[in-house]
Amino acid sequence: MPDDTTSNMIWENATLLTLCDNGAPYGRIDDGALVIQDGLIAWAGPRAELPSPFSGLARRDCGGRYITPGLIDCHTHLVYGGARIDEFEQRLAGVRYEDIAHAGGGILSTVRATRETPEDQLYKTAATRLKQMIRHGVTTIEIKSGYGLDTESEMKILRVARRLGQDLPVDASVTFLGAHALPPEYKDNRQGYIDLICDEMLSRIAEDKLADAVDGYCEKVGFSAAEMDQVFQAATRLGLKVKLHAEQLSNCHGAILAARHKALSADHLEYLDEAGVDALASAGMVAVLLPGAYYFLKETQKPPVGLLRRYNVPMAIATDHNPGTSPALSLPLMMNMACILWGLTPEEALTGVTHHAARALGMADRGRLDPGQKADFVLWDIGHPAELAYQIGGNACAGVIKAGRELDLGD
Ligand code: DI6
Ligand code: FE
Repeated sequence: MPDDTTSNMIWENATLLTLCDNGAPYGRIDDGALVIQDGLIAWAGPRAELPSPFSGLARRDCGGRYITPGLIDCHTHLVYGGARIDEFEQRLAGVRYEDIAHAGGGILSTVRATRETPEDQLYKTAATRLKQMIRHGVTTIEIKSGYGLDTESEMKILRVARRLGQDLPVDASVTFLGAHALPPEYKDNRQGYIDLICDEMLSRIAEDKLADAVDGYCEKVGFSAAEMDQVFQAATRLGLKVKLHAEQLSNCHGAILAARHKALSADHLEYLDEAGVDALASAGMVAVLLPGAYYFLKETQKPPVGLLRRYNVPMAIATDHNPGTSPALSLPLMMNMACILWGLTPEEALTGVTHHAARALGMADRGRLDPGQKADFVLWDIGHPAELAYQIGGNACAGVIKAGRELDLGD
């Protein structure tokens, strides 16, 4: 999306939720004005205090709406073939997620479908899902691979993820997740698959610049901390950042391993203990919490939100969109779930899908309405900041502005 002067504008008659440290909850500014120049935020403050050099700019009346930073979905598995509705029915009938996986279903059923689906078709189905997310206020998204599990298929997914960020009005941070599950051809040779990831996949992906980070599923049904340590050493040698699915279904001490590698984030964290929280805090990492998977799996173990607060570990919230455990497309609904299911405050939830989500992706140029940050922001038809986390479904998004330019969200 080219930045140009036509987007230079004063967006006024709005309540700004800046998420900056200005002493007000949400960094709130009533009767505010947001000045955009060349795709960046030039100024944010009370309309009555607008600096005179900006007074000649064109103006846009926001009709008293609320403005937040653009939403950032920092954890998705958006690109995949096939569907898992049949498994949904099995699980409703009482079959456990792990048992479906051990019987060759679960992730591996989506792997079979993704390997067979042509690249353009993967793009089309993912683009349809992404357009719905944009209509809910998303301006930046993280997209993982992980349903290919062989070099060519993983690179196919990563190319689709890159293309989504180029073709659609959203920035895509792309993550390689080859260590998502053991592919059938390596079921008796775990080390062989780890070697394939470390010696072939990662170098091909780095050479083609297809990924910004490397992730792994550290879980009994996934990979051990020792196996992920090998993958993270190889990723670091290639200059790639790391993040980790950790402590989702049990405590495999993935968070401590991730902290040893100064990962950007550890994600899920339902079974995280105090030693793990301390490790995240010491490493300056973000805890990415995924209420959609917790809800969809009917999990009962909650992530240690009180400990994360006590250790000042920033919490981000994401959809974890994937066909098996979180077919979610609305970040505001995830905000609601994080509050209702785990006791986050509405302000923590909004910070979790903006400023903290940006940090989970290593991005310092977005996530607040702060001068110098990207002019990615959303207009909301709400009457109170907490309403963003209050609604169950529905869509209060009244406009999405990406790099200063308002998007056509269609009908
Ligand atoms: N954790 C999850 O919940 C998903 N992947 C992961 O690492 C499950 C993905 C799937 O079931 O397709
Ligand atoms: Fe995930």
